Amino acid sequence: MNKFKKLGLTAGLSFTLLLAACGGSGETSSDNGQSSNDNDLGESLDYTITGIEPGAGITGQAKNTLAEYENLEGWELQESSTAGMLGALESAIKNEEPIVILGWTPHWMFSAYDLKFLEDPKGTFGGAEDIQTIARIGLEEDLPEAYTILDRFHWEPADMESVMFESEENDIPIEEAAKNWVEQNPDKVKEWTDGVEKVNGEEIELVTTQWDSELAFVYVMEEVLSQHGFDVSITPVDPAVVFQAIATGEGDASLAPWLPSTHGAFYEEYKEDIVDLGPNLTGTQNGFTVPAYMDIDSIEDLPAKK
Ligand code: PBE
Repeated sequence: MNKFKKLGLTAGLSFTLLLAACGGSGETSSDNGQSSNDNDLGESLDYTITGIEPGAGITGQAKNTLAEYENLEGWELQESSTAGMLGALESAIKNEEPIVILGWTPHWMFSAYDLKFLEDPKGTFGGAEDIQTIARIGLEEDLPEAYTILDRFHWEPADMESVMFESEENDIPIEEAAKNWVEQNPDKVKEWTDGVEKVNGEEIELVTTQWDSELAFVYVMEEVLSQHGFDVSITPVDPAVVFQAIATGEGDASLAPWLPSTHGAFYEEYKEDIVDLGPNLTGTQNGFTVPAYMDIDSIEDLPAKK
């Protein structure tokens, strides 16, 4: 467990660093982003994609994208934190400046701002994906009630978005918004829990990544399992550690893997040592994302560095 705590702490630290890093990023663009000239666009973007944490699956996809598209030779990915990236996005939008970020959906960024994914003709971001539930080997025997609920759990992008949106709009923690969602959706919850016996304080450890999108899942599950008598703990770590923790049995289950592309490398590495309970949500997407006012539609429209 200690290992987890340390990793969680690292994530928290990098978050702060990223915020600090983002303070300067607004200075890089000095023109208004309306330029019709390719060269100007490249220069005002400083040939840089504004990214998130180094450990994210989307960071690996973005690096691969820079390698695969000829027009992106010499472009850079600026790794930071999700909060830092969203801060840079907000300030770019305020000034109608161009910016290219790493976006994903479902996430509240698409309801908070008018954004578009850039088309990805080479498919380096993997197209539409699923979020999957994984469990440690032996969980089914050890905690059959929890296993059944985890196995049945699935919801729609709109459900998850409503949790994130409520949290953003009303400025309440995701955890509280997730509890409200459980209260307001008894029929959906019943589909997962129907006929499952309540337990008496048995412990279960859910491992997650720390993005708002994944926290919405894990807090909903925490509430549902708690109502069923479980003593739930939640450990946020990097994606690689999610898989490692489930494979070693240090964690019981996770609702956070994005597959087959985003976390595909980790899945391949650990698939023999985990139980795959299948998709809990379908229809996610990752990609280079820009404000809708930008005059480009495809990754191939990004100007080559001269
Ligand atoms: N994300 C959100 C995560 C998975 C979900 C796209 C930032 C990642 O890239 O690992």
